[in-house]
Amino acid sequence: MKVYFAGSIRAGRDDAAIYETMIVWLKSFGEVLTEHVGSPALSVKGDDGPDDRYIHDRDMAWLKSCDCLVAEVTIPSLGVGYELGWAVALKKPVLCLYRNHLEQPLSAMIAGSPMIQTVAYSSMDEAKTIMEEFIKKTSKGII
Ligand code: 6IA
Repeated sequence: MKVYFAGSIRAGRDDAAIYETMIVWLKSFGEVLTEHVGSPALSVKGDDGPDDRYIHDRDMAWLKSCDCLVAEVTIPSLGVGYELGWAVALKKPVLCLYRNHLEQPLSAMIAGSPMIQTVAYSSMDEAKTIMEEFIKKTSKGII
């Protein structure tokens, strides 16, 4: 099971520790292709990293090869939105997890997509259960 995990990078790293915990959990069910998304060392600027074209092409290759995509979308990110659109077009099973913020509701293009399973969570234990069910259903071909 190859999982593509998506989370905000340039849109802000406030949830990096949450991504990291989710990635560690997902790794108990398979390979996470995008482990760096949870890295505390990855900053918004990352001036010393690879160039943008390289990042785009590498991530698109991973997206095409994955079995499913899990995204944490509480911090709205252009890059994550782009990945979600591609994942839907590529017919990948997609799970979006988010924490409810009344002042900033989730985009209707994500919440309203019939091809995206969107689930609110309020604790990491809850998020882990949701991810486990999604991965198990995906591996059985139910999603
Ligand atoms: O618009 P954002 O930067 O928030 O988009 C985040 C999403 O795009 C993540 O889910 C990643 O899969 C992908 N992405 C964006 N930037 C990078 C990246 N940058 N490395 C890998 N994936 C990325 C390296 C450091 C960078 C700050 C120069």
